[in-house]
Amino acid sequence: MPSAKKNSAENAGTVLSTVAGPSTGTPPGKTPSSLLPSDLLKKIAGTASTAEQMPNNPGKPAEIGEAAYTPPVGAHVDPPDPVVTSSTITESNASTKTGSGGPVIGNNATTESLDRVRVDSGGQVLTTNQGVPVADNQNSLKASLRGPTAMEDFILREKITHFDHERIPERVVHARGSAAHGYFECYKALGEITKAAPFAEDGKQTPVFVRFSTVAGERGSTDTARDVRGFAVKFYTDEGNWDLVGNNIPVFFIQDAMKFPDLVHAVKPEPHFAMPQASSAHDTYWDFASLMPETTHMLLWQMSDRAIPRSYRMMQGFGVHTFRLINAEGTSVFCKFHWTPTAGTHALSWDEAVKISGADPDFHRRDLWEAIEAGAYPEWELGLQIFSEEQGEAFEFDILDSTKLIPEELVPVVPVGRMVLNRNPDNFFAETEQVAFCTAHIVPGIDFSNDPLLQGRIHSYLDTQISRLGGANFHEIPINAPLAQVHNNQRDGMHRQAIARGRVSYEPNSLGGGCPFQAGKMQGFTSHPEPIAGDKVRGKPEKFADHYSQAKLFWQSQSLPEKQHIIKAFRFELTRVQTQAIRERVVSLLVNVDDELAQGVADGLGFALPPAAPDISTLPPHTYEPSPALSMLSFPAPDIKTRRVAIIVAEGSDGVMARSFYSALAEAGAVPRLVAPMLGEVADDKGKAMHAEISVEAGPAVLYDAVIVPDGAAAITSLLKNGQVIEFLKDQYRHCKPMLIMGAASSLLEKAGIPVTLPDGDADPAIIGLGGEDAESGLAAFLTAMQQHKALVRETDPPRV
Ligand code: HDE
Repeated sequence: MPSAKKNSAENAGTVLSTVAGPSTGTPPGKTPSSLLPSDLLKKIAGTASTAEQMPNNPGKPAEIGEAAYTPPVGAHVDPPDPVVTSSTITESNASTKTGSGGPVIGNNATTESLDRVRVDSGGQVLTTNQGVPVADNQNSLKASLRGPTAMEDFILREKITHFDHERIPERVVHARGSAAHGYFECYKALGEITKAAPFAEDGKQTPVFVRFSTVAGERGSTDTARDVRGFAVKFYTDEGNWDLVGNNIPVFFIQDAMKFPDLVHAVKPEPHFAMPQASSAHDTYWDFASLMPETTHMLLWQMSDRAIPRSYRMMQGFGVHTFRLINAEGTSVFCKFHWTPTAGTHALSWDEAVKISGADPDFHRRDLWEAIEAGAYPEWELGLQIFSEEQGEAFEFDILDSTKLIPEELVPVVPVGRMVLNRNPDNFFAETEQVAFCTAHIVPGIDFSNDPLLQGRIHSYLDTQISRLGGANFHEIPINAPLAQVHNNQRDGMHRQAIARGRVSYEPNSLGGGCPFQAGKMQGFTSHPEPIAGDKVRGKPEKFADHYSQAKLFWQSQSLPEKQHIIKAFRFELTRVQTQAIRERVVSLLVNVDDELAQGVADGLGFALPPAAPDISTLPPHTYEPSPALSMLSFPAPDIKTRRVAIIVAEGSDGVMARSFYSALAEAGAVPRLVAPMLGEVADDKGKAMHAEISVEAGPAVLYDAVIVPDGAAAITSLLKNGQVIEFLKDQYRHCKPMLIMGAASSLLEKAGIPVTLPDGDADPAIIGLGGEDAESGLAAFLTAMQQHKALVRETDPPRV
């Protein structure tokens, strides 16, 4: 028999109950009794002692006055036993569903790698969402073979109901996009300027997920619309997620978030008839833009070749706004972010972009996917423009104005790391569609500037995800969950995934040992304590009113062909506008930029130059030296990797030649394709079989960067009769692409009416082979021409062919 004392049931009722207890006498948990569960005793005793260690809230004085600049680490104590902070002592009863029975203290498993949610059904039977194996996935349940379907067919109802709810609202802007996983690698630790985790150590790698997008088009719209491209990078840092949500153009249309809904309403399809799709070439857009002179700089970028990139892999990215970087001492500098592709910057021509929209509306999506699958991982270098507050003050433009850039001549771009995209997503919806970027996602070491556009964005992105992703728990969707642990007292809401252990969901608390406790200034995020004084006001500072100096800078920094493309783009867009007053208003903005530009556009539209739009700036305009970095030609490609080359063959083509070109291109990292009038075997001039990979019809000229037609008299005789082949060559020529035309193939050029000399009579540098070169020297010259991407010297307006 145990002793009476040991068997004491004193206060057992309090231990076994969840309300009230004695205020004096032995604390309930101190009563040893084999009658009571020992964990319950430990929990009660431990709770009492944990709470006693916090007689008051010691953090309170630190909330006041000067002390608030240095938030302390939150008060917390270690409970004497893990059971103290549990929800239930029965947590130690293990099951395959509830888990091991040994809680992992301090862990939030919703943040672990994507392996925890990846599903593979190889070798598995089909089940319902409740895991019930489905015997028949072909037929609904009917009362007899010809009878009505039974209401009780829960399998049919579950399947159809899920299907009915498969779509979520698309992004209100940037609906059309494609994404990939990869990593960012910091070259050297940047501790002197920022404590941000991705820059903490030499060579440190941080996982990233990057989504590229167009802005105006709907989710199913074409990739090659004339538009700004989104360039959004989510860094999964070990101090939480940092989203750098940028564009491929370093400036923006407007200066204040207040105007964003107006801009987007103007550019989206017009509301009465929902046209045009994915295009700014319509009245409402140009009506708005021409009434907002601050758009002028951006309009030039938007009408430039930047807005029709050859590939997502071949465009720059910019954070656009000025941000702050903060080091461990709390010192702040300003910063602009630049991504520069190692593949060089290249563009389509407008005629090409329009034709690609029909031939392959997924052109950019396919290009990104294929390059990554092929191991040609897209890569960008990250560069920073760092400047002090004093420097920023002295610039002739306002660093808080997103319609202005900082010329590299003023502040150089310093390379600090590289980003490599090396993994395609497993599932477009789960990852690319559900990823939620947000400018408010920053980490210690990075902070906002007061750019009024950025400030508005900080609100918008969080807000939009709530309606798009169905509630406040979108951060728990696997692609959005940080790798850093998440611990806070936020609870509940739609689709909650985390199962919080314990009864504490508030702070301060003593029952949970004060946990989770605030990190304090050294470890936690603190905003830069920028002094602010002034009237509360709606308005803009004076330097914001200079709308033209930087538009001039951009114009003057373009090469001749780039300038011509800008004029043509304005001409195209404004021709599609119906209201003459709007056209004139746009040109009146351009008069403030450059006479040749304004005159060129006015001539193209058939009206006389209007007077300049009023220049509202009270400050003298600033004259910049041209900045070469603003021309796309400043970033040439180092090689021809991933470029697509059509080798057009038919019965009787010179097989040795075709095969040698094919393998040489593949070796150089390009993607050759045997293109023939139809699929199937094509016998070469020696009767040896070649296998066509795609037909001219399914793979027209615009899908390739260059073309080769090998020699072979019989083949050329038949190709001469094929209008699609002639069209193919015309488009390759019109789009300034390199052409290697061997031997008899030159007659195809004649038939297509393709001139072999430039307008000034010089030989066309990118039509190769006509001088009777052999295969080897012809190929060498062709590869050099391909590296230039296009022979823009060939261009005329209108095109000769
Ligand atoms: Fe965005 N923008 N934006 N934006 N933005 C969105 O967020 C917004 C702006 C950018 O691939 C939305 O998730 C406001 C500038 C990208 O998922 C929305 C303002 C820049 C993406 C939103 C701007 C961007 C978005 C729509 C003016 C370049 C796609 C869906 C104050 C620096 C991210 C969503 C992705 C997406 C609001 C201006 C870039 C509505 C209010 C400037 C790359 O929240």
